[in-house]
Amino acid sequence: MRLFYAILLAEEVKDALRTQIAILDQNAKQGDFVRQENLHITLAFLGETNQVQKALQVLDAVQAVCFLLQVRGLGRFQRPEGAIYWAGIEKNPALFALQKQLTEKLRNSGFVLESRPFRPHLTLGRKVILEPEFLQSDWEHALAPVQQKVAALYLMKSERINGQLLYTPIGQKQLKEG
Ligand code: 2AM
Repeated sequence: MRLFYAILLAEEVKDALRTQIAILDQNAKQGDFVRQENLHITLAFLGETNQVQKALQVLDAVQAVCFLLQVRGLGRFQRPEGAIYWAGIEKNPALFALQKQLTEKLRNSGFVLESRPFRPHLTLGRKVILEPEFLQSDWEHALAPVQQKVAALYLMKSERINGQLLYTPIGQKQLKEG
C-alpha cells in the first residue's frame, strides 16, 4: 500500500484554492491539476509499504494540541516536464513540531524516510505549462490568506484508479483541544 501522513483542509480553504486551480486550468496548455477533495499537506511520505499496522500505531502515538494554520501565497517550481504550482503555508512552529515528532516516531519504528527538509506546501498542479500570455504575477497575488484549525492528523492511502489519484484516510488521530 502507498501511504503518507497528511493534514486535510477545511472546506473554506479548499474553496479558495479551487478558484485558483480553475484559473490555472483555464489558462493551461497542459497540466495535472489536483482535484478539490485531494488537496492536503503531507507531513511524511512512506511510499509503498506493507507495514500498515505499524504506521497506524505511530499515528496513534502522536500527542499534539490543535493549532491554527494559515494558507498564504502562491508560487511555482519550474521543472523540465512542466511546472509544479503550489500554495504556501505561513511559518508555523506547531506544524513543524508535529512533523518532527511524527518523523522521529516513524524512524524509531524502523521506517526509512527521505532526509530532505520539510517544506510544507499544498500542491495545486503538476506538469503545468500555461499559455504564454497568462499573467503569472497577477495569479500569484490572487489568493487572500485563509486560515483553519488543524484538529487531526491522518494516515492516507494513495491509489491510482483508472488513471485518477484517489486518497483515502485509513487512520485518524485527533489532536487535543488547547
Ligand atoms: P507533492 O504534493 O509535493 O507531490 C502523495 O503523493 C503526497 O506525498 C503528495 O503530497 C506528495 O507531495 C507527497 N510526497 C512526498 N514525497 C514524495 C515522494 N517521494 N513521492 C511521491 N509523493 C511524495
